[in-house]
Amino acid sequence: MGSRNLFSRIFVALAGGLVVFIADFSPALGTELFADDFEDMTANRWHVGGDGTVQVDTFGGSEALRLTKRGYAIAAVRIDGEFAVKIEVALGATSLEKGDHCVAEASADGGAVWTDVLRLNDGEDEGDSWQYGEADLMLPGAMSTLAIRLRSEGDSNSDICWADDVRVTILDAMSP
Ligand SMILES: [Ca+2]
Ligand SMILES: [Ca+2]
Ligand SMILES: [Ca+2]
Repeated sequence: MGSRNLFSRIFVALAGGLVVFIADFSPALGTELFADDFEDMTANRWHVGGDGTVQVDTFGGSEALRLTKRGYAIAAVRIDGEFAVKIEVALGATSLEKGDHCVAEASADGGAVWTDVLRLNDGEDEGDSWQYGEADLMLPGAMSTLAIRLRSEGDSNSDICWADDVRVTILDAMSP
């Protein structure tokens, strides 16, 4: 939490409606570029949409983002520098069937290529327990935008995905 004070964020609404967080920071291993634990009971750092519901609700003893059917939420973090970043997320799932998934993914190229951070399938949807995933991603250059997308890949509103504790940190500074 304290590391949030290491940088200032400017909220910019892009033409596409995305909320972009501009991180202005001293590049150091572990510096937090973005984090959301939904404990403020809002998803106001995310652009939400899709065919389904997306709302904050309680799961596993924590406030989390609840996504059903084909609901999604996207956050964008604009980063001035050439870095490798670590993306961490927790996902939970309720009543998935075969072919349903809960997905957390990231893109450093404007959404052309998405890298899975964590993906849950039928059989990983029991109880109210969290599963944790992480992925490393290289940003292509100065003023890159990292997009993080949470989504439910189901076919009904009873296919429920939960997401929490989204965090992006600097893994490595690639250039001085
Ligand atoms: Ca939470
Ligand atoms: Ca199931
Ligand atoms: Ca289903």
